[in-house]
Amino acid sequence: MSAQVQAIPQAAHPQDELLRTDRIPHIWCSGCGIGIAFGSLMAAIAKCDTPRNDISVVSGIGCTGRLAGYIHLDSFHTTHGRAIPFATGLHLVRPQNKVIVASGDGDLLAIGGNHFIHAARRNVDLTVICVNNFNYGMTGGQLAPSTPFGAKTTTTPMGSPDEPFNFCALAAACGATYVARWTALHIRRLTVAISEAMNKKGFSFVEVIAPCPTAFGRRNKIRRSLDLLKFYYERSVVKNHLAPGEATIDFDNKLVVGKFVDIERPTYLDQYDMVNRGELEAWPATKVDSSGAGKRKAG
Ligand SMILES: Cc1ncc(C[n+]2csc(CCOP(=O)(O)OP(=O)(O)O)c2C)c(N)n1
Ligand code: SF4
Repeated sequence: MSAQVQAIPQAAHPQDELLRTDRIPHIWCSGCGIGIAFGSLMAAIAKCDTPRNDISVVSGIGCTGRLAGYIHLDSFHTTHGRAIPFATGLHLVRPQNKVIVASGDGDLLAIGGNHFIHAARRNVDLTVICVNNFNYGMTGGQLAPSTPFGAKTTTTPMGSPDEPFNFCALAAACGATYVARWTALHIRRLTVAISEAMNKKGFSFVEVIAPCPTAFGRRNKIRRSLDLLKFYYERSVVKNHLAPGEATIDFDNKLVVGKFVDIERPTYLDQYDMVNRGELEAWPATKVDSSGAGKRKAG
C-alpha cells in the first residue's frame, strides 16, 4: 500500500453498543419487519435514562423471539409462549428493572394468550411489544390468532375461516395502562410509543404491524416487502385516543393506528404490598348483617 493510501476506518453503526455484533448476521429474511421493530426498540432504549444493567429483554420462540439474542443487555430467550411468566418472575425479584417482552403474535397471543390476559389484568409492570406479521413466520406460515379473515396460510390454504383478535382491544379490556399500534413504516411514532411504554408504570402494550414477505406475503400474492409495507401503510388511519374496540384492522376499510390508552392504575406490586402490609380493610368493605334480622320466616 502506498504511503498516500490510508486504510478507511470502518464506520461504526450508531446502535453498535446495543447490538451483540458477534451474533450478526442475523437470521431474519431480507425485507422482514422485525428488524425495523428492533431498530425502534434500540432507539428507545438509547434514549432511556435507566442504567443499562437495569433493563432486560425477554422473548419467547419464533422469528421475533430471536431478538433477545441480538440485543446487548441482560436478555433471555425463553420457551414458546412463556415470555410473560418469565418476565413476571424477573420483575418480581428485581422490581427496579425495566423488563421488556418482545414477542410474535403467535408466541404472545396463541400459546401465550392466557399469560397475556392475566398479566394485563394484574397490571404487572412490563413493557410488551408484539410484532404482528399475521402468521407463524418461523415455522413456515401457519394460521395465527391475528390472521385476517380470508387470508391464506399453510394451514388454511383456502383462506382463514376465523375472526382474528384485535390485540389492542384485548389488552385494553384486560386493564393495560398503555396501548398503541403502529405499522413498521411509522418508525418515529413507533419509537416514541416504545419510549412512552417503557416509562409507563404497569402493563404497557405496543403492537407493530410488520411485513413477513417470506411466509405471509408470498401466500397472499404480495411477495415484496415494500409492497406489503405500502399495503399496510396506505390503509392506516391515525386515530389517537379512539376506543380500542373501534380500532379495527380492516384491510378493505381502515387499519387504525395510534395511541389508544394511557391511564394510571395501581400495579400488581402496589396492590401486593398494600395487602401484605395489612393496610387493606377487611373484605367486604360494606357490613353484612349476620344477626338473623331480615331472615324470611319458615312456612
Ligand atoms: C411448545 C412449542 N410448540 C410449538 C413450537 C413451534 N413454534 C416455534 S415458533 C412458533 C410460532 C412463531 O410464530 P410467532 O410467534 O407469530 O412469531 P414469528 O415467527 O412470526 O415472529 C411455533 C408454533 C415450539 N417451539 N414450542
Ligand atoms: S419468515 Fe417472515 S417473520 Fe420470519 S424472518 Fe422471514 S420474513 Fe421475518
